[in-house]
Amino acid sequence: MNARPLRPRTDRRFTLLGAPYDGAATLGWPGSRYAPERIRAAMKWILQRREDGQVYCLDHAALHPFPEDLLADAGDVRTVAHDLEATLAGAAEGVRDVLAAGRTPVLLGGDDCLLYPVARGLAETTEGTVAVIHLDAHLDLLDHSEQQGSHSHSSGMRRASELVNVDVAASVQLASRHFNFPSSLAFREKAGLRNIPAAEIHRRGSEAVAADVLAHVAAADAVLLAFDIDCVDPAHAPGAGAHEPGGLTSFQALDLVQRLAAYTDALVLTEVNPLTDLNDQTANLAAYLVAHYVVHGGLAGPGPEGAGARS
Ligand SMILES: [Mn+2]
Repeated sequence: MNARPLRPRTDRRFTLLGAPYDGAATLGWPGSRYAPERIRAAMKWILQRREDGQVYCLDHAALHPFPEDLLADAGDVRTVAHDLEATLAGAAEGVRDVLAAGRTPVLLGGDDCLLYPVARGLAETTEGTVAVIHLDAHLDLLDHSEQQGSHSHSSGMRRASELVNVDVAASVQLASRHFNFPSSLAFREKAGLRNIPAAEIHRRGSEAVAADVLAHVAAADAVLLAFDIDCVDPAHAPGAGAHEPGGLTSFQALDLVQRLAAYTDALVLTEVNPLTDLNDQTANLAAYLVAHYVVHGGLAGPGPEGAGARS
């Protein structure tokens, strides 16, 4: 049965890392290297609303704790523009350092090749197994191709699934849609990797899906929340590396993050692309996703029923 009880983490602190690297965007639009800078700028709008270590959360009509050190910014990890392997190593090292300091990493990509080093950093510091909750329009299960190699924005989940203590059968992919490689279906079926497509989230609603996801990942000892911004519909998040209609609304994405945050041990947020964005609309959404992740994943408790909620 479950290796750990499904209990929210309610007393912890987060460290923000940037990874301004889009050298593995291959078939998508490049530009996510500029995302950490734009998301940090958008964060300032949110952070200036703190008073006396609290923020007024209008969604829940509650005051939530947001002390100064809830989210520290450790700057950017070591990225090397011409060297993918060195960049992956630098990102994994950054994640390990944050975890070793007893804090929870929030890494801002960069393209989605960065899912892998964050999974690796978490897996290498976890005694036991790691599950991945992967929100993405795509499956990112490509093994290898001539154009994309083995470590592109299309292979992060495949590479993560090869890590020795990543529990693929306890992992789940959310918000996928349209068409993908038949070989990716074959991999999913063989590995037992669950998939909840965007259409199912639209039908069932984010609350029911979040409860389902939490029950599924409870078999693992630690959980990575991997969020490719293209899980959100391009109407709500135009600043992405690819546009796939039929995606989540910004509300659904925020609601899922609020409900999942307290049960996860790291966040990687990728593919925000300031070069295709409109007036920082997507960077702003990303900043709110991070803010809700740290507020509901840290001290306030998860979702509308958060332990720290007070009217
Ligand atoms: Mn994607």
